[in-house]
Amino acid sequence: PFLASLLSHPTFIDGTCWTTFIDDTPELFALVGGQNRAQKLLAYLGDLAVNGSSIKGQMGEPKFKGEIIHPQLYDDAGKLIDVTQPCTTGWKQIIDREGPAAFAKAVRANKGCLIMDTTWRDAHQSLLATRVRTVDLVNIAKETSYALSNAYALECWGGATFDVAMRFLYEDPWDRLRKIRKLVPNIPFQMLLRGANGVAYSSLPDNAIYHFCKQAKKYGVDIFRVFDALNDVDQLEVGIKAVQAAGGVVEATICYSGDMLNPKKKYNLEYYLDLVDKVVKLGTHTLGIKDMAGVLKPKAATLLVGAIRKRYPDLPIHVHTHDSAGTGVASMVACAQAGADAVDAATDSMSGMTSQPSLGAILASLEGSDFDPQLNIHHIRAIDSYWAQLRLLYSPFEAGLTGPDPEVYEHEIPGGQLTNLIFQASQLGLGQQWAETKKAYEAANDLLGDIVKVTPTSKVVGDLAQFMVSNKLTADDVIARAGELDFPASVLEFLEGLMGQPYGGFPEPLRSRALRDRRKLDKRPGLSLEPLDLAKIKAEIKEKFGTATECDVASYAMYPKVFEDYRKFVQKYGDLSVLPTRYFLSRPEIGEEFNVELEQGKVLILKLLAIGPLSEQTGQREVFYEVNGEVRQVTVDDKK
Ligand code: BTN
Ligand code: 3PY
Ligand code: ZN
Repeated sequence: PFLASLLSHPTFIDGTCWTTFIDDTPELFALVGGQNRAQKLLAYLGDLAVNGSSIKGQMGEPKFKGEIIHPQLYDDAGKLIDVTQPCTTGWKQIIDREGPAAFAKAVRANKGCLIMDTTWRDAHQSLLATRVRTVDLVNIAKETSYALSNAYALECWGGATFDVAMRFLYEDPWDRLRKIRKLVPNIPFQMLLRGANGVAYSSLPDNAIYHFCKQAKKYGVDIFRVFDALNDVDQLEVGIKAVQAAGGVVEATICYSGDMLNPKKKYNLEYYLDLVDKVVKLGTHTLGIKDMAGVLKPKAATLLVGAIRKRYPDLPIHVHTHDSAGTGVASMVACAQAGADAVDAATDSMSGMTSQPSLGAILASLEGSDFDPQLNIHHIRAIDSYWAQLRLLYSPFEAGLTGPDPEVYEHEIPGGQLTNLIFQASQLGLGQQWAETKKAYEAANDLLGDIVKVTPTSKVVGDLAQFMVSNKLTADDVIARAGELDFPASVLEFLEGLMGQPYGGFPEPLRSRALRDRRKLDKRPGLSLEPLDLAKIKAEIKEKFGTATECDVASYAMYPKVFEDYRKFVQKYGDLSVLPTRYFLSRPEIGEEFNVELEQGKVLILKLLAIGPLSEQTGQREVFYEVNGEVRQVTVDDKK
């Protein structure tokens, strides 16, 4: 069967890249034993039918369980566009044909302000705890290739998606990348890279970052937004060099924090311009400005973008924000007017609040101006009708946000984290608890020296804030008792220097007191880490699970335990990424029929027939499913 599946695989047939083909095509192995796959799938469906969803963070059932209606796109002459094949024109052609530098030049030469759509990454990371699955991106991918054919990029990978895919969705993030790449060959793909941390939460050996970027480029990432959570240039440099070596477009990024217009605040225009000088020296194709908390007000945006534009007339500027305070559209319009080449937006029904500002609102605001992004508004709306349904399908992961939070200018909590903290507080009854948490976050940030806050340093501040609330500690208490308090691990790691060096140094005497006899790093952590033995890792994965690709090695390097748990899960239940989300999150009604396409042309028609009684002896139940007309049963432990 292995040979048969090899010989019939499309990539094998068309003869492309066959030298590493077996190595890079894990699905070959999944094709072995199709019967077995159906039984594994039933094990998952049976468990779900008896015990309910085990997906972490899920509250209740999807609000939408119907058939998802697919949008239709029409051309200017009113003719239906055939989306059976993806669109092939877009900005990616320039990257592929002429390389990153030519792309940067073309972007600068473009008259309007381009849009990067974040719907496939940051929007759902910020609103739905990163839970959107591959199948739901795949199902709208070809339409998107047309609707956003003139977009600067689709942000679709990196950040938290990597970890969450494996940990909570039981999916391979590389599989996602390969699948969407095939369906969207024309729009550049952008990923978020946490500098020397890769897509993990702390520094890794440099060779792991280089290896990761090489695979990411190879399997479909074009533009790498590289940031460091402390704007530590030594940490940034690792990511920048790794992307350069991989041949990707480097978008070195500065994180915006505080309020540039307030003379009493720590980070001012000189600070940012100095940072820009440094990353330009390292060699970047474009500049990212990352306003992770959504605190870049329009006037500050005008000043910052204007000043960088003046100093670097040829450098493309790309701005990212969150709409937490409700000012996102105004700020992105200000950026466009001040000389930004691209700004970030999310499809309307996945926009606003802790997500990116609304694409439709930005288009309307720029319509008819010199900065018009030149996207087809009818197509954009058609795509949004898909996402409106998806938002309801993923309703179990909503945090219950109800409106903008203007207090973000005080607490500066990044978008994704704000959603998480509101959700946690809402489980405790919101009210007092939430107000206290916000105040404590502000106090914790001050204690730590008013640091730049984004993954992973935002977690440090959040952990310290919760520690203060639950132990009823004031800022003075924390300093006075630092020598005896049992601080959260993330706080100690930060103080030790494992996340890099903060601007202005570490807070004293807090650092020395809290660290006690732990070491104090004053150089980037990667310098004291041994390189990973990647060949050995590959051999070990192969030994444990039978197959190992370079992508597996990269996943393991970022998240060894999460990767192993994911592979064990797949051994037990198979690859669930093909299961429609409605049936991944909740059980069907008795008698409800649905299809699962295991691979092209191989469809299972499934129907839940019955859930049997609880056996007193075994604590188990039989679940009966009809599979392609035959009755099958699976025995499930009743965990309730
Ligand atoms: C995580 O899984 O990332 C941590 C737990 C997050 C729970 C989240 S927060 C918003 C959302 N709504 C839910 O019901 N669960 C999640
Ligand atoms: C991440 O690192 O995941 C982020 O989205 C930071 O903003
Ligand atoms: Zn963001």
